[in-house]
Amino acid sequence: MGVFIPYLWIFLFLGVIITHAWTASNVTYDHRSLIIGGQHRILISGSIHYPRATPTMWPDLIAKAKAGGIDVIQTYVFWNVHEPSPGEYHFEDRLDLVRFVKSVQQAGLYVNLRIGPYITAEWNNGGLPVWLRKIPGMEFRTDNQPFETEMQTFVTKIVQMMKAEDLFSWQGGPIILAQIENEFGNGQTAADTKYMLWAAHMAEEQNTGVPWIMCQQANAPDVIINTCNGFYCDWFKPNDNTKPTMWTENWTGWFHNFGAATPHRPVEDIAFATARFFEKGGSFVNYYMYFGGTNFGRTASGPFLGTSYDYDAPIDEYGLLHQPKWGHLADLHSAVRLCEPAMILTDPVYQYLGNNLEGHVYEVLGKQNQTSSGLCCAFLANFDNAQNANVTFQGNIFSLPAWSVSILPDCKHVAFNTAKVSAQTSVTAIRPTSQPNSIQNWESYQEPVGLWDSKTIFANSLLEQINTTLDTSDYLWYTTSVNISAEDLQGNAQQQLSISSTKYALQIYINGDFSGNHTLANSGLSVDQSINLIVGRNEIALLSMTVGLQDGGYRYDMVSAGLNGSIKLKGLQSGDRELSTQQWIYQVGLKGEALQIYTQQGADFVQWTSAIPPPWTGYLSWYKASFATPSGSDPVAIYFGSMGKGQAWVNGNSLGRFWPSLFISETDCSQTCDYRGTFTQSKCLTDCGQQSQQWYHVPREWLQPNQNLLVVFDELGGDVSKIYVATKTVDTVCANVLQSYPPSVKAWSKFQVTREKVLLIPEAKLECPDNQLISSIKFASFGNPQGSCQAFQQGDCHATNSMHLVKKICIGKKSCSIPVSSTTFGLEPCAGVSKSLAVEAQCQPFLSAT
Ligand SMILES: *[C@@H]1O[C@H](CO)[C@@H](O)[C@H](O)[C@H]1NC(C)=O
Ligand SMILES: *[C@@H]1O[C@H](CO)[C@@H](O)[C@H](O)[C@H]1NC(C)=O
Ligand SMILES: *[C@@H]1O[C@H](CO)[C@@H](O)[C@H](O)[C@H]1NC(C)=O
Ligand SMILES: *[C@@H]1O[C@H](CO)[C@@H](O)[C@H](O)[C@H]1NC(C)=O
Ligand SMILES: *[C@@H]1O[C@H](CO)[C@@H](O)[C@H](O)[C@H]1NC(C)=O
Ligand SMILES: *[C@@H]1O[C@H](CO)[C@@H](O)[C@H](O)[C@H]1NC(C)=O
Ligand SMILES: *[C@@H]1O[C@H](CO)[C@@H](O)[C@H](O)[C@H]1NC(C)=O
Ligand SMILES: CC(=O)N[C@H]1CO[C@H](CO)[C@@H](O)[C@@H]1O
Repeated sequence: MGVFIPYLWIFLFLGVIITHAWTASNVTYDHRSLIIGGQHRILISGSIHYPRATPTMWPDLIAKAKAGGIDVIQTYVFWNVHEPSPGEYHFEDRLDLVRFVKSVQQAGLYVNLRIGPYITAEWNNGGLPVWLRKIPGMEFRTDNQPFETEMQTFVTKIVQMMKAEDLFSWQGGPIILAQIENEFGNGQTAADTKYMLWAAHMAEEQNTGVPWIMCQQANAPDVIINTCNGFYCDWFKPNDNTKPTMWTENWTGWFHNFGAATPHRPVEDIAFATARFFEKGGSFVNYYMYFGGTNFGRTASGPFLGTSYDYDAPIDEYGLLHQPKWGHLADLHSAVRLCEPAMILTDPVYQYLGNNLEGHVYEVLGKQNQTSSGLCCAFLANFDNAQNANVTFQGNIFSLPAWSVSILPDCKHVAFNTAKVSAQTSVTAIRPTSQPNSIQNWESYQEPVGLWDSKTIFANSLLEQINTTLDTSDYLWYTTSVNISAEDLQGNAQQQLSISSTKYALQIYINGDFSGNHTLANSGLSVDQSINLIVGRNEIALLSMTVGLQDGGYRYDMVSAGLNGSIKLKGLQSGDRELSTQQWIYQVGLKGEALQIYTQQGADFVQWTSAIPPPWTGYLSWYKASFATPSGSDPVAIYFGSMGKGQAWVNGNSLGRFWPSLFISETDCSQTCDYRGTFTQSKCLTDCGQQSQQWYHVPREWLQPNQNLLVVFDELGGDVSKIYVATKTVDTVCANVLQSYPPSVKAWSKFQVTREKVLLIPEAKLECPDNQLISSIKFASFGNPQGSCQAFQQGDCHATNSMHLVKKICIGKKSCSIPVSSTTFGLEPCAGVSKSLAVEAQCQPFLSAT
């Protein structure tokens, strides 16, 4: 049907990519896509959140995104860390938004700035400053003057900051798209709708010169593009035909909680969802997250959100490629790229191909566009979750595995199928540094129980915790005293403290001695604790803890934490005694926090003792030590698996909260993870029965060569002598490629040029990270090998020279590719059998001669 189109358009198109960032372009849109400088664009975006990495990591992450076929970097703006108290702004270090946007610009990519400023994002308090709660009459995210005033002030500040630095596209900058609010939905009242319309109008009045989006906002007004968030969005259409179809959050995985199993999303399913979206007319997709990173400090939301925000993303928490996820999506993006010229000119035409089988064809006909006539790209989908199928399309037969999409950039040849992963698998290892006792001179300091200075608060009631601490600390001491007579303690009754509602964790001390610890769920559960009282005055000190604040929910400004309801002393001869209405004295935070004893200067403010305390007796302990930075450039991790619950700092920088003493339930994981069928975040869980997060990322930017100060605060005891410093690296790479797989897109494009059939051979490609070379081949078999990476086994069909040949091609190289065909091996090990090539190789640091 279509006229064969020469390769020229591919090059024309590359020209567009190369020049965009350096020219000022207006951004508009129509039904088909965003239009940048007059050019319709199919755009692939990836989320990287600047505070979840460090500034020196940014360029590398962005470069890896670019190499993975990403056009746009999407980030939220994190109001609560930029403005920790009213009018006090921070834009330095990890908060340097301008530097981040410029890093993206330098890489030649675009930016989608999701200003919010409400953002969810598994970020503490959903990104809204906690001090907003103290403004009289404040109600979050509804028609409320105090909220709207503060929101507008912050949005305006960010927009002005971007304009002042010429960062919007029409100024020659990279920002092509902005977002107001986040997943607001319909709200519950007319006042909520009024707020949404106000937010849209306020955004429009900012005159950013780029389009605004609202995600999950079906009733967004005309001036705003409503977009989709979810695991799948192919069903989605914007609320008006003048708006393009855009997907702002295609979840690549899921976040993890302390005590919960680790989620994974199979790459075959993400690729399927993305391909389905483009198949049905989508023009912009964003991977949430492309790099998840780390919730440093106390930025994780709660309760109990983990410190790692790895998200099972294509780039892992440490900045290493997560393979095959990164590579398979990169292959998908190359295939979509080949289709872009057709996709921007026309809508897809649906074609029935059978039960649970369909195609969508973007074909440019002469009457539509004479110059581009003949451009044709097809997406063929099998959305059955079990049955593979063969389909006939335009006279050719194509095999479609269940739950997969094939992309045919010329409507004739398959360049990519979402279920056929030829990208390599990488296995990472975390290894202790070569010096086994790399951490030296542990010293400890005991945090006082109860009140520790005069800045206390008195009340004859139980205070709500978030309003009292304003989240300057996770910790709030509730202290009071009771007088007990000898008669009260007569008899055999065990005295008990009975608290009707506590959130989220609690430690109970009577007369300075530890009585018990409790970890509670969100809902505010009751606690009954046996205690020992003495005759006379008894000091009761209750340490209530938040573990991250909720990041959303309807009117979540009303959510409370801490102790509430009644606190009864039970088991006294004189009867139960209600304590909640007597005088309580409050202390916000820990003494060690207030003195910042985790910093070099602050550490001198207290007396450390060199003896490590005996096994835990309920004391709240600070520990400090020093360590040397591991050599090389691999990312650094610290093992805290021997510890209880607390926080840790390196050279004054908080690594986040740790809680490895919390075990993950035994039952949530499944043995297998079938990519076929609708994915949910509970489908492919791992790590059941294990401890919660044991390794914590220490960005190299925070380290000096020697004498790095490590400070650990632990509420639940733990063994600091088992803490160690490690590095994370890729040590094994594997490939397993079927002879029948589509060729690499690179080979496919060459085929377009030369039309030589020989180039349509798929390749097994292996690549070690920078500064590493392939040092050995552990397994190689061309035939019908079984199993997966690190567990390959030879089948009954095997080319005997497989190992010899792969070694010859790959050893000593940073990367190699082996065509998967009998021709490569010079022999046909078993005619008529469908064959594959499986290889496992070892990467090792390249030792330069010194
Ligand atoms: C953007 O559009 C405005 C208003 O139409 C126009 O004045 C300006 O020249 C355009 N800028 C670019 C870079 O095309
Ligand atoms: C026809 O296609 C070319 C590129 O292939 C494009 O530049 C031009 O704007 C298109 N014309 C119409 C009317 O869409
Ligand atoms: C598709 O066709 C191939 C080749 O004829 C055949 O081997 C295979 O079994 C078919 N698959 C299905 C699902 O029908
Ligand atoms: C306990 O007794 C002392 C002295 O007898 C008194 O000053 C104090 O107010 C009493 N405290 C309470 C909570 O009743
Ligand atoms: C109290 O702390 C101990 C020691 O870490 C731990 O084993 C136990 O599970 C904790 N109990 C609760 C209820 O959190
Ligand atoms: C926090 O304080 C504000 C203002 O003082 C008050 O309106 C609000 O109800 C308090 N929130 C909670 C959860 O107690
Ligand atoms: C405390 O509990 C009572 C009911 O027991 C509830 O009405 C109130 O809202 C709670 N207060 C806070 C601050 O959570
Ligand atoms: C918009 C959208 O697709 N939302 C879905 C995202 O995924 C969650 C969890 O599977 C669903 O509950 C949402 O409906």
